[in-house]
Amino acid sequence: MPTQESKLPDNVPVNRKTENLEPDMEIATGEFMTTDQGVRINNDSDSLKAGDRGPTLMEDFIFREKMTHFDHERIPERIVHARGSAAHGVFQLYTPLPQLTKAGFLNKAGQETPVFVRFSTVAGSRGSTDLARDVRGFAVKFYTDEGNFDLVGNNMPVFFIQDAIKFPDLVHAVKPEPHNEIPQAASAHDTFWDFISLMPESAHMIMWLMSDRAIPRSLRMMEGFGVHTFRLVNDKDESHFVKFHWKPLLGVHSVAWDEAQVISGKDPDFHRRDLWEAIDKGIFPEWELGIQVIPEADEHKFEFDLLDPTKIIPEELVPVQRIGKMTLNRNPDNFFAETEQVAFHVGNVVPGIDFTNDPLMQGRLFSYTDTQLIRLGGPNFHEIPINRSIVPVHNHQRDGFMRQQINKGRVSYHPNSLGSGCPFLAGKMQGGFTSFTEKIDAQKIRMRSKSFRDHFSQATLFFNSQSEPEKQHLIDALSFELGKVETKEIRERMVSILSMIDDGLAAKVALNLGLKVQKPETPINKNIPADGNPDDYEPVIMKSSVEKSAPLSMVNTVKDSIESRKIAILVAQGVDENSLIEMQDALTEAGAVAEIVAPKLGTLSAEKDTIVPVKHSFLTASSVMFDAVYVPGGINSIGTLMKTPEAIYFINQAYKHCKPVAFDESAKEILAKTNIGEKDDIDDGIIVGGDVKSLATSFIEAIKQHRFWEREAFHKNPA
Ligand code: HDE
Repeated sequence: MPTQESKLPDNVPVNRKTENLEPDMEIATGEFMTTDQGVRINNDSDSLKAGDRGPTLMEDFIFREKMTHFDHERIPERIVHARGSAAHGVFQLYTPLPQLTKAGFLNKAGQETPVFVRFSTVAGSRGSTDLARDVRGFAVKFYTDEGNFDLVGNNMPVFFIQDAIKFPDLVHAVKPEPHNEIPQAASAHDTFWDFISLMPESAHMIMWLMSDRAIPRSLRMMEGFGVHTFRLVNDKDESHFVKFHWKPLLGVHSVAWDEAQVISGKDPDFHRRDLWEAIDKGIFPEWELGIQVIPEADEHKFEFDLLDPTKIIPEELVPVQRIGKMTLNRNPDNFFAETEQVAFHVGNVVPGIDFTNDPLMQGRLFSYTDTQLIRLGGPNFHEIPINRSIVPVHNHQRDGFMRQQINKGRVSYHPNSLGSGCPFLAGKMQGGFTSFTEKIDAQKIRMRSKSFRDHFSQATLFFNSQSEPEKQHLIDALSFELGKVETKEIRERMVSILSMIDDGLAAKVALNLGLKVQKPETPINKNIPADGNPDDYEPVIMKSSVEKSAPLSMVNTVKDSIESRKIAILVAQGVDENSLIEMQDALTEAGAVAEIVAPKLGTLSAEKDTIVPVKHSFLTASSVMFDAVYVPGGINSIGTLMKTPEAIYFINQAYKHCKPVAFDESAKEILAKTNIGEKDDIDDGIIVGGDVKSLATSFIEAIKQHRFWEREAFHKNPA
């Protein structure tokens, strides 16, 4: 029997290299097909029948086994974050942090820790579109030498609610409505906005959700946030508060909402495919891990409560220190075994990392194990290969559904003498986990802290920090979402909430909805107990001391590379090979992926008879799948494209979505056929003519900018 361990990639943690892991490799190594009992199969095409044309026999164990297994292939999808895509990788530490934490993986410069990362949308089902307007999950499992640490975050740094007890309500409200299961993967419906309009604490998160952050260009171009304030604890048992950030090295970029909706039809797997292809091509996605550190003594120094998950700590107040880099370098081998069966848990921490009393986090500490019990079918889900730690597990947990480990001997209790006291308890010096000894002396109450009552100051901070086009997108998104709400009172309540954030914002949304703004004297808050005194819950109206925060706007993101950007090159028979090949080479050299789109698949001949392979036809590709478009020269090619409506539409759509579009000098003629037109003052990001070398240089500079959103303001084109 060949050993399969040797064939697995190096960064698969050792104790996950089990024999059953690699069916494809088994097939590739020429093994016989067998039943699950190991019996070799002679015929996998016909069931056992009584006679030539007779009924199938019950005794056909090969048929029964195959069909029974198939009938049980599905497990319940996650109640939230069902739609996900994942990858393996490695985290490498830059700076040891002994002063902050005793966590081993944060203490040795250059140390590499294997990781598995799952990105997800929240509301949609497992098969829903990647481009839904939604929060993205960003869950990282670190397989450290001291056990697994899961950083189960999102691509937005705050959350809708302040207490976990409201989570089922939030999720029920956003999921498809229960009577007709409509709409899928969308928050644009009555129940969601009904709930939100009665919960002013969600105001800040709503700003993020209605911003372009909710429609990322790529999973590789999103930030990640731990959301809650955590603790780091050093070997002297000193604690610091910490917020975790993931900063993508490719910058933070998004698509346009119109584009997102088109992508959902043209390629609902857009993000999944993008992640898979990038890793497959060796363009490994990278993020730096950042921390904001707050000494214990400064806990109450801020105008907001560090335990309130609807608040960020503006980077102007506490800078983000980058402490290491995560690189995703391997696609999963099997979606189900890895991406579907991975079980994250906020409660998976290692010595040196600890929790705080954030009531949202506290509730999560219960929910994640609880949900796996039913989703993965019992208490042994930690034994599924993707969930196993790389360090051995020894304890007295036994039995239960699907137990894999065969525990030997008769001792399954502690203390014991029959097993020589094993396994031993680990003292602090031996890496035993001890909880931070936070002092708590309080009354048991079911109430919200007064320090959690400011709901609007950071919503306003977020809005004020956006560029004009980003503000407009927010207004458009709110107008779209609330426009889909059928109940007028809900729309009115939401406009009132918006007026607490920014008067201009509320006025513009109200105008689009045909409503008048009614600014409430006291903001609506229905999230109070039956006999609670409303005064104790009334939101506090205050201003953030930070008026604008640069990192909150995507305008200020990294724009220094075109690595992995997809560029469409539109060609037809007779294209000028010089303007094609020189541009293609320049783009490829800069790290982009340049692909030929033509009227038909196959190959075509260029002007001087060079054979050009075609990657996409106008039938299979759409401009929304690309970051930029180039039209090379060639009289015949341009002539054909000008007569091809799909080609003109392709350019118009790219123009509408504010993408860079470049035209070779001899392709200029086509401009008149497009919405760009032949104007003297050509728009930013539209590059025309000149020699191919300088055209390529300007085009690359334009692609680095990602989008020219300002174009929307003066050119509402119909595309
Ligand atoms: Fe989750 N969340 N969550 N969540 N969450 C789940 O666990 C929950 C929250 C997040 O790729 C569930 O295994 C509660 C915040 C991610 O497998 C469940 C509350 C943040 C993922 C659950 C929250 C998250 C989940 C569903 C309110 C960002 C996907 C399936 C207190 C910091 C992980 C599962 C993956 C998944 C509960 C709020 C992130 C039900 C009760 C805030 C990325 O346990």
